[in-house]
Amino acid sequence: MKSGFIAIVGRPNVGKSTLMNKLVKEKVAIVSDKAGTTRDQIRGIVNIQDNQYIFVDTPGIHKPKHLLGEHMTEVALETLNDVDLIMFMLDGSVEISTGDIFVSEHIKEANTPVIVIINKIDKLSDEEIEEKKLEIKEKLGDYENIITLTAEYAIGIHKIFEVAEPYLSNDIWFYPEDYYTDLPVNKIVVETIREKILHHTKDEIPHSVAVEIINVETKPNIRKYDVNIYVERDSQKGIIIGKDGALLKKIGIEARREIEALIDLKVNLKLWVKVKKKWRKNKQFLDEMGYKIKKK
Ligand SMILES: Nc1nc2c(ncn2[C@@H]2O[C@H](COP(=O)(O)OP(=O)(O)OP(=O)(O)O)[C@@H](O)[C@H]2O)c(=O)[nH]1
Ligand SMILES: [Mg+2]
Repeated sequence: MKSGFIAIVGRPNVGKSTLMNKLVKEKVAIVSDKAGTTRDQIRGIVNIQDNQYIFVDTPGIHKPKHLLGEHMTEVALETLNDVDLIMFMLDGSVEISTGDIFVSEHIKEANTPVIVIINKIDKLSDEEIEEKKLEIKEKLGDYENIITLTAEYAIGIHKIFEVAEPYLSNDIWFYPEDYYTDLPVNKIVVETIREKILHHTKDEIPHSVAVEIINVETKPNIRKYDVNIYVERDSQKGIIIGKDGALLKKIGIEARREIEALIDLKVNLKLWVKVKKKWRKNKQFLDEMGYKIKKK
């Protein structure tokens, strides 16, 4: 038996969580078109014959502007030294940016093997893929292993298992056979609600939202959740609630459906929107939300 930890890292929005979900064939991490969706390390587990692949999705590495951002980058950077293999993911459809170079510099500091993943090649011609490989060599360095794929449609992702297999370094499995993530159900519930908010809002709102379960009550035929949704400003509260409460209702319905399918039980969600001014800079509040910062 063998197992290994494989980190998925890169700048925000390149498709890390999308890839994670496709590898695991379950929804483990939330996904959105807004940069900065993932805020914590998330593990997804795939067992193939004697091999256990433990994929570690991470927040997009970026230059933080507040304590929440520091937490996110810290989580991602810590992961670099804790894994057997780093998958350094790039968005192939855009030019390599200073953000990618920033990530690459941190990866080089870690003493961990690296493979490069060029994602979103559904947007590229064969010629453009070859040009992208040259651009990588020029701007990021000479990486031996480069995998091209389309995470969104799970095209080309099987190559990852072949390339990663030699790096599985442990002789034991860390998780039972039927586990596909180590996330607690309540965390998945919180993230599902946050994802629905992200899908229906824009600009600063996706970044200004935190979700907390304040009470759970399970009866034989239904589970009830009381949930606080925190935003930073009164105007944001108004937008999330929507005209006559319409948007909050929509968010609630979409999240409820997904949670019911996950726990196989009828669900009642009570959502309350609260204003917590500048919470992303409030260390105590971040701690309470589970966004812990170690350095400070
Ligand atoms: N066209 C295309 N879009 C993709 C592909 N993979 C992911 N996306 C889109 O890219 C956006 C970002 O995807 P995520 O998986 O949330 O990206 P991420 O790297 O986890 O982002 P952060 O958590 O913010 O760091 C979403 O809108 C995805 O649907 C792909 O292969 N092709
Ligand atoms: Mg993500």
